[in-house]
Amino acid sequence: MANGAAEAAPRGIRDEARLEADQAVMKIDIVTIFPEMVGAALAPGVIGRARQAGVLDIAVHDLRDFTTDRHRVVDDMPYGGGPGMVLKPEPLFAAVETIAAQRGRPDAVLLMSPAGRPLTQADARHFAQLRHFVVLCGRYEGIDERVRAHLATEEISIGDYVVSGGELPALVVVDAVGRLVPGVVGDEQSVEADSFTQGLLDFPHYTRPAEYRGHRVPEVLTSGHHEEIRAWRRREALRRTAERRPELLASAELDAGDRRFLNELKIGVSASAEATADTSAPPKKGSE
Ligand code: 4FV
Repeated sequence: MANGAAEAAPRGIRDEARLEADQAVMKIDIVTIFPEMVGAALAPGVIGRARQAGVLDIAVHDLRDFTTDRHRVVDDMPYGGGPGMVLKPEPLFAAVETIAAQRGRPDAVLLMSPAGRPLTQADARHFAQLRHFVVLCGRYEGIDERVRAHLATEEISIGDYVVSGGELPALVVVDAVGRLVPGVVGDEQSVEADSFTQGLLDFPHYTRPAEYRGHRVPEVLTSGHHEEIRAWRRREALRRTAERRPELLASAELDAGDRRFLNELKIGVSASAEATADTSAPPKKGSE
């Protein structure tokens, strides 16, 4: 609805229109004791541009703003003793409740922690469908368990290692999800072609020069034969996945040609990528 019309429309309709527009934009709220760190990382690149363009509405909140004491204390000693400090429940509950009151009730509250479910591309696609979610960033030894049990709706890990805070994990989630939101990445195709989108690792990428330090770009890629290029890329994605992450093949979308090629790999009759790169041996038809 064009602005002029919206402004002329009775107040109710205007609010409706604005609410609709608002709801179209994905809202993400990040709660952290280092808002400047998170803000800085969200400024450049596709996510930064999407925020400028109003395609993503990302708000960064300082957890200390939700404390009630003059020292803005967010952590305390662990019950039962032991090293380090634990983030208190009150500021985190207050933060999420304030966000819900000001920006609408979130569809999900993500707690970033090593004890969470490992983040996958499927998760990223799921979160990209949501209208609004909050991400809680831990620090110190961790967050009071009552936050996980009674405030968070998802506990997500970016990997089996420990980092010093939840900010980097939160940024990984926001980037992986944000780039899947329509209009964020200019060329949707590049998102479609992502690794893991079809459950496989990505195929090798090359750019100019065609020869570098004696290493030539695989001829098929400079052949102009788009079907042969597609087939070569499919084979290399299958080969890499079989070599590096064979467990992914079980959930990958494979067709009969893929399965035949994988069998060849298993029985070792298919030439390796390098071989096809340097020798002038013509690449095989399709993925066959
Ligand atoms: C982490 C991860 C992670 C644990 C203690 C922050 C740290 C500190 N979060 N995936 N791996 N968090 O290591 O999500 O508070």
